[in-house]
Amino acid sequence: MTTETPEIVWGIDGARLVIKLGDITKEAVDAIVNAANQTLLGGGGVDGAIHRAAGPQLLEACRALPEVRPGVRCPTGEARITPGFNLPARFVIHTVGPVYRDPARSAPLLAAAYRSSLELAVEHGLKSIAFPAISCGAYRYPLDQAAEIALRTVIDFLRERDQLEEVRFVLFTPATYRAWERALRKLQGEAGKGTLAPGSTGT
Ligand code: AR6
Repeated sequence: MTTETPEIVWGIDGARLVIKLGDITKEAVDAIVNAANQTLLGGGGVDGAIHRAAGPQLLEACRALPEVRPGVRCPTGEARITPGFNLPARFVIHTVGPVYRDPARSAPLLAAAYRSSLELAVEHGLKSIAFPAISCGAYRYPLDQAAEIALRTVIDFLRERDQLEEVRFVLFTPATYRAWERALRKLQGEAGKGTLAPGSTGT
């Protein structure tokens, strides 16, 4: 059934950017990203789904990560890595997006969550990574704004660094998928006019 989900693929400097509808716990990539909270001790939404699918060892691995201050293993905008245990993905990269407040305060933190996850993947020599729509559930980030930040951050990263082969957005709801599709069309339009990430292509 889920094999019929629509999929958008865009090539960026030799890497593939994929946008699809689906359940991220099913993705056989090097790493899936978890939209976690600062405790890294599990929660609802995609976090709960990832912990259920990975099995109880994931919680133990998270608990073993050091706290940076009481109750905080991963501050907002940062990322941490664990094995994937029973998941098809080899690793889980846990990041924490912002609870949405306003664009000025929230956008830099959301971009940082994507960017830290990408950097951690590269540090570990990973080639493929799948993201959910970080902050778009319990943390209430407006979908169109989140989509544009997510895509701009990933596209800029793929243009700057050439280690990653594939970045997937695995979106759980049709509304989220459509927001990512709209944002991609907008950014592709800008790229066509030569204004997307000016200078980063080296041309
Ligand atoms: N695969 C892909 N995406 C999913 C899945 C799945 N299996 N399940 C849900 N989503 P949320 P947040 C989507 O609330 O807003 C947790 O309790 C969902 O439709 O999971 O960053 C954490 O512990 C939405 O588009 O994360 C934190 O306390 C997106 O994942 C808090 O929620 C993110 O929704 C984090 O809130």
